[in-house]
Amino acid sequence: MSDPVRRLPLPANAPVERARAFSEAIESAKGKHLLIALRGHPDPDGIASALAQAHICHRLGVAKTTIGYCHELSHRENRALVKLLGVDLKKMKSVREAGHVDLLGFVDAHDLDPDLADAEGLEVLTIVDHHRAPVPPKARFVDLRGDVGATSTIFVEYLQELAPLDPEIEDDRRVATALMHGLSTDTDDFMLARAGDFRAAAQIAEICDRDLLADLSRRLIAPSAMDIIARALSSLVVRRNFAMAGVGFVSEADRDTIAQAADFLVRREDIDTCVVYGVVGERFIEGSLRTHSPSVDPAAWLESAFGYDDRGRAYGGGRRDKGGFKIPIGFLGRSTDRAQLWTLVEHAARTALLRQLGDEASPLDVKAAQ
Ligand SMILES: [Mn+2]
Repeated sequence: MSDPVRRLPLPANAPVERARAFSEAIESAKGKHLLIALRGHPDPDGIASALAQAHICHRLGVAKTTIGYCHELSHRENRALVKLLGVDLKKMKSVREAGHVDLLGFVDAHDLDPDLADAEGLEVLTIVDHHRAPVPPKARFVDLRGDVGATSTIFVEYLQELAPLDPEIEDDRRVATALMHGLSTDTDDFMLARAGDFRAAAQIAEICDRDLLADLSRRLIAPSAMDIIARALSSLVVRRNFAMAGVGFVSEADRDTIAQAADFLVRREDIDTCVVYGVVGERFIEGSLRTHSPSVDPAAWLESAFGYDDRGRAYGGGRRDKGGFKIPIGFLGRSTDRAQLWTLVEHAARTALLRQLGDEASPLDVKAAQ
């Protein structure tokens, strides 16, 4: 393969050189058609990075840029981003649907989506990403950084060097707004942001459209999640600074709603830890723990509450402020009396949780909690 453009590793802390190498790669695609292929379900960081790359390509004379994706644009927030910013995103199963494509570019991922067909033989021009790659990816230009919270941060840096955004130009404001949104969602509203992310945010703060950003940042909750939250609230039991809620039967497609309900409940001001659980897909008792107590280690806490399976593996696990558990209900799942089954599950879960809290769970306690 010819290799006219510099490869990484580039000197660390050399934003100018990195941006220059990126622009050399882009300029080598002058007059060509570049497909920026997003991987998986597009998220704001990926969409914003693709938009920024397309913007740079346009400035540097690439004839045509298509932003493609092959998995559902899920979450209304992401659809709102695409709609409010007028991002031209093309859903495709095969590269051919974009017409004649000369080159590929990846953003916020370092490889091709395995479900995107007919990409064999196409050269990968650029890879810009912040995820770790087990094997160094191959492309004419690779910028893989582990020290930033979002790919958007890298693109803010390129733009700064190659095509500074102008607050007077509508299109530039659009790109800045998308990047700010990508930055904030990928860093959990800057809670996980690194120094580079804050610098990038500062650079585009005055360019992005604040009203639009406020619209985009409204965190939406799916109707199914809201139903589960309602169930969690109506079954909520609070003991000192601990809350627990059983939400009954949840379909497999809605399993994430249990975690969303826990995210919501832990915000209650008189508690610091909560557990929400339900029966998922008639097969497992699944639950989520959320805590901001310095003394609760989710993994250890859940291990001690729910114990181990017969191969010695803990039913629960977790990290700093969150954890989850999954316990098969086995043969009992065949019971056709769902009300009875739920009573049983709830009783067992509450007993385990109350015991873990040090509230010796007498049957009366558990009953009173019901
Ligand atoms: Mn990202």
